Amino acid sequence: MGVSALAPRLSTAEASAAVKVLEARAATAPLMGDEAPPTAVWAYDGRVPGPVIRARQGEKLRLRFENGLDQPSTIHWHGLRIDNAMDGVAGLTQAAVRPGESFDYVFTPPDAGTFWYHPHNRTWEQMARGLYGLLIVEEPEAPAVDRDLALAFDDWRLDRDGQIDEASLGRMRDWAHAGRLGNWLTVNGVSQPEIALRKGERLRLRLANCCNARVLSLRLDGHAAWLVALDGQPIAPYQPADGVVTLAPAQRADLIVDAVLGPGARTAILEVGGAHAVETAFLAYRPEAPTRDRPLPPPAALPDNPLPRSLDLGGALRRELLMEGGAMGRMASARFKGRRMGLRELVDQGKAWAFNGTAGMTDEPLLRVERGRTAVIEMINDTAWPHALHLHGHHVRVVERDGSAQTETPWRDTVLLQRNEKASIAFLADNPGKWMLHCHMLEHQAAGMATWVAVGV
Ligand SMILES: [Cu+2]
Repeated sequence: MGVSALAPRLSTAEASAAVKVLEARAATAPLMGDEAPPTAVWAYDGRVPGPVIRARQGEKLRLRFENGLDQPSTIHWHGLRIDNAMDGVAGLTQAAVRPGESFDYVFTPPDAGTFWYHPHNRTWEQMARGLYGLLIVEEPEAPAVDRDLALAFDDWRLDRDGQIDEASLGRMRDWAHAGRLGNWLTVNGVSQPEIALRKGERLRLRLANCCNARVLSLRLDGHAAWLVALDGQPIAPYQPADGVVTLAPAQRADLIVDAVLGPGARTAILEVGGAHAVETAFLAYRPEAPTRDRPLPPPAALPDNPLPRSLDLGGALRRELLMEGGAMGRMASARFKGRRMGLRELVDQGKAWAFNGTAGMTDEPLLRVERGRTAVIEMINDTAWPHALHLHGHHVRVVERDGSAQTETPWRDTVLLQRNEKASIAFLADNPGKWMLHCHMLEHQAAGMATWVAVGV
C-alpha cells in the first residue's frame, strides 16, 4: 500500500494550470485546546500551521502570496534549491510584499523531501505569531508506507490568558541569550495531539522544528524508528542507538516507524532535551486486529536527489566565519551602520551578535564564488550559546568538526553548532544568486547573525 491513496494529487495538466493562493492574515487558533479561548495568531489561510503544500519533484509550482497582514512580509521556501528570485528574502532577493499586495512564487523543486515555508521579513515576530507551514515534495516513486504524517513542532510564548506574549516580543534579554523560547508546545498547532494507528502499519513521520529558537531532542517511546532523511535529503537508513533525533530550529527528519505495539497501546513522542521528558504527542493503537501478521523488512533508502557526487575540497574557496557576541561572551565591540560600537551601544541598536566583527548584513558578501566551484566556510562559534546556521539555495556537508575531518556526512541546509564548537561546511556553489547565511535562532539573526554569499554574480 502506498502513500498515493491518501494524498490527493492533481494531474500534471491541472497542476501546471493551478495557482494556489496562500494568504497571510490575522486569525485565531485553538492552541490551548477546544475548551479554552482561542489564541489570536497570524496564519496562512487562517490555519496554524499553514496548509501542507504537496508538490512533485521536477514539476513547476505556482503559489500566489497575498499579504493580509498590517506589515510587509514574504515567503521563503526553506531548503528548496530553487531560483534566487523566488527565495523570498526581503531586501536581498525581492522587496517585501506590502499589506494588501501579492507576489507570485513560481519554481520547480529539484529535490524530493520534507521542506517548509515561512516569512523572511521580521521573521522573529511573524513566525512567533504563527506563520509557517510544511512543503512536501513527493518522490516519483514514493516508498511503500501505510501513512505519511507531517508533524510541525512549535513552542509558543503565551501569557496567562493563552494569548501570544506580545510584551516580550523584541526583548533584548532573549535576543542576547538563547532567543525566544516558548512555554507551550504544539504539534500541528495542537497540544499533545493523539495519532491513531493500527498494529502492523508502517508510518512515515516527517518531523519539522518550527520553533523560533528551541532545539528539540525527540524520541518515540516503544519503537525503534529508522532515520531515512535529514533536512529533506535521503541518508542510508539507520536506527539511532539512543532513539533520539535532535532537531535545531528549521531542521527536519524523516522517520520510518513500524507499529509494533499491541491493540490499545498508547505511547508518546517525547522531548528529552530538558531536565525531564515532555510528552509532545501520543500514538494510540486502535483495538482492531493487526494489518499485517509478520514484520516488514527494514526500509530501503529513499531515491537519491540530484546533489553533487563529490566536493573538490582541495580546490575550494575558503572563508572563515567568526561568530561572536551574546550574553556571557567576549565580544566588546562590533561594526554596525558603518562604524565600530561598544556592546552597550550595539544593544541600544538591537544588536548583540556579530559575524567577522560586523553585526547584521553587509554590502559585500562573506564570499563571492564563481559558479561550479566548491566553497568551504570555517565556522567558529566563539559564544556561550548554540547556533543553527542556515545557508539558502544549497545543501552543505560538514567536512570538519572541532579539528577532525568528517566524511560522507549528511547533506544539510541547517547545521547546529554547540557553544565554542568549530565546524567547516562545504558546498558546491552551483545555484547563482545572492544567498543568505544566517542563524536560524531567529532572534540571533535579527540581532546581528546574518550575512550572505554571492554565487556567480
Ligand atoms: Cu544563533
